[in-house]
Amino acid sequence: YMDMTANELLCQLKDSPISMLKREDVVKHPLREYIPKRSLFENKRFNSCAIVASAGALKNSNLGAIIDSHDLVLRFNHAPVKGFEKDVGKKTTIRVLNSQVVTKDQFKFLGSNLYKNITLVAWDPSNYSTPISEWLQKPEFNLFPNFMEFRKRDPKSRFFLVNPQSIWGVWRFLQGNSPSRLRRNPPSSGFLGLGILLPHCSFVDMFEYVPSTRVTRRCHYYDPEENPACTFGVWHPLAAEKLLTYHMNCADDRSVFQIGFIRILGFKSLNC
Ligand code: NCC
Repeated sequence: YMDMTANELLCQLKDSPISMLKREDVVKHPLREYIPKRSLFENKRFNSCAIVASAGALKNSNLGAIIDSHDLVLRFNHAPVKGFEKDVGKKTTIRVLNSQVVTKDQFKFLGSNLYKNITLVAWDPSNYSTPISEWLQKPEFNLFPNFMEFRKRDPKSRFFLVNPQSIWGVWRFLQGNSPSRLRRNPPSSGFLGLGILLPHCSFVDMFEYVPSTRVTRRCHYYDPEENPACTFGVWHPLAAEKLLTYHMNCADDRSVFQIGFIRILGFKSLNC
């Protein structure tokens, strides 16, 4: 796979895009009428996009201003901004949430201001070849009640669900371009976030996804817990994701390892 250029890899990824669940994907389930009729970004195009990985290495990075200078900023799960602006910025356009964050009481999904007035995309792992109809009956964490409640309270909200089958399309892309065998666990929110943005941005800068020289045992910038598995992976194929995205990166080594971001060209900037 090392023979493939960044451009060839991205063109391949373009053919297995992350897609949002549509009404027509959902039959005989109350969820159906709560799915937004509009598409994720409609026809909006962004020039510069930033993805803020929640890594501990963002602490004391001073990257806030450069992150906020992007047209769109994507964050994950319950990663806070308040009190961390200097390092992670204060702008949030979109959050990618795993289904634990939507369902577990500790995250107060329906009450928290963290999830208001932005675009939300939630995903839940399905088994590899499970049809959507089965996943709807038996998601890993039952995110549907809170999804419907959120959309009911604010019918204008932009809250989307990832089509779980498209997650496995991206997994196959990862496996097809990795030298080792991956377990059949879905990619992390980080890699899904990249897949979600690439069709809409001229380029995507991912901050502290590929670890810089600030790399630390700390899991998150917002939490003192130490756990190197957060950066290199246990359940998610994180190391494979990061090696491959580094391979697709077009920023110079100083940007990647000193400043702390990789740059991936958006699909519309490619010649496929
Ligand atoms: O930790 P998490 O991930 O919320 O981080 C979001 C994304 O940032 C990148 N990251 C994070 C930490 C780190 N040291 N290096 C990184 O590169 C990863 O790309 C990651 O995807 C998830 O992917 O949704 C995940 O969510 C957490 C957890 O559920 C939520 O934070 C809510 O508490 C998972 N941890 C556990 O379930 C214990 C994590 O495995 C994946």
